[in-house]
Amino acid sequence: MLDISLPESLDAFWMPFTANRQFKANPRLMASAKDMHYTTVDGRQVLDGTAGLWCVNAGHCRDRIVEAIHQQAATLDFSPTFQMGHPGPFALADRLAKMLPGDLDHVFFANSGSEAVDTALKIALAYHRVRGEASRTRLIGRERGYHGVGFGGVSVGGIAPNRKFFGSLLPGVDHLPHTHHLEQNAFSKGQPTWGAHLADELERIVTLHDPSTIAAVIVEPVAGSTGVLIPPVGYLEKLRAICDKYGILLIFDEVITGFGRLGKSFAVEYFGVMPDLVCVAKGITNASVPMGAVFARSYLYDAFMQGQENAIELFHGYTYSGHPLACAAAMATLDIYEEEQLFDRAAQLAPYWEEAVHSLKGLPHVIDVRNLGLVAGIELATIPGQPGVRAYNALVRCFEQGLLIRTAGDIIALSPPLILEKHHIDQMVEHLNRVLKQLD
Ligand code: PXG
Ligand code: PLP
Repeated sequence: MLDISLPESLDAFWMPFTANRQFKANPRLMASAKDMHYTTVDGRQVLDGTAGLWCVNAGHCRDRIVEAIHQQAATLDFSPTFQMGHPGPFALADRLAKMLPGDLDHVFFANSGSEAVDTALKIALAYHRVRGEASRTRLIGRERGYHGVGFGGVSVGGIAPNRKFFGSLLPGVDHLPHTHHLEQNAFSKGQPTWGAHLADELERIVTLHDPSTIAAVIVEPVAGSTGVLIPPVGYLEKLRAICDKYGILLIFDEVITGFGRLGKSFAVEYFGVMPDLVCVAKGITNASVPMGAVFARSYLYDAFMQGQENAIELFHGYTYSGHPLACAAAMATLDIYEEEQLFDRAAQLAPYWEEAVHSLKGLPHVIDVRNLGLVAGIELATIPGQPGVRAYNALVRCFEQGLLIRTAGDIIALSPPLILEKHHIDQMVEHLNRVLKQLD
């Protein structure tokens, strides 16, 4: 049995993205998890409405993944992948390449979404350089974008509190406008119809700096962490067309949308828009062992595979790129996704999900409900002068009453494991219905 006893003090752990003092005064601690539920340290069951943090797509503590990690740890705990290797990452990359649409055929491994983003940005910059276009150094992100917490990801990210404490960040970064406009799109089901023209701003930025200076554009196909922003119909297609026109690489950050969240393997497939690089993490291992990855199209990889064969082509990598435990966990995760057809399952449940979450329209404080695949955002009116407080109160009440939700500002985000049943959806909506009526 694992020892889950608590230390005398919770003080030493400096918690990430958390109001430490508030949390430690009234902690929410999990002891175990199975499938759709967590069990708290005081023995209460909590329905997981967020798949952990958008990542446990196959549900918790799946035997097959547990067994794969166990076996791998006992057989080959670690082997570097710098100038040597082990079969794990080769087998996993080969399998992922076959799963991915088009010529997204090469995989660079990292250990998190943040590392995947930094890797993709560096590959984009280096790609232009190895092709003799070293002037392409500018990167373009988007307002309200979240691309993790590395300096690269924060620089292209568009969430002010994540940026403002950390100095000047990367130079030469611009931001597209975000696509969230309640006055046009409130209560849209699926993709909103208004807003494709917001991609035209890319033309303006490109013209301002000259195309010869721009390396890449990075966006989340569906922005998750900033509160579920669904791309307007035609928007991603426009970004792709403008990037093509000017020789700019398009990077999709699929850390949340990857591995079935939208009811397809990746957003690339869901939207039918082909980026040049794709970042993933989270669902790649069902969050059981940390792993991130970047998928690159063939011509990108090939551009590096020139020159002397004994020369290192990309001066980049992590000690744990392709870690044996992560590779074993990812292979077992892909087995489950495949055997249980979980991406199709998400697609089949999506209409029921849509109706269920939109039934919250009309409840107190609800100013928008939006959804795609098995994601939903429920936006609450902000208490004047107290941003985030109302949604946080909803989170606390939901947790106390047996449902885990995630909040961003005053937006409730739902992203359940893809194994859920209709009765779990009903339960989530019942919880929210009750809690919304209890809120000030
Ligand atoms: N890109 C995207 C699109 C993400 O959603 C990252 C990069 C960074 O991944 P790592 O593994 O470095 O955390 C993410 C992570 C939230 C929340 O509140 C979302 C994330 C992380 C923490 C909180 O929704 N997404
Ligand atoms: N810092 C030091 C002193 C190191 O030696 C290394 C790796 O060897 C790193 C940071 C980077 O660690 P990682 O490869 O796990 O990202």
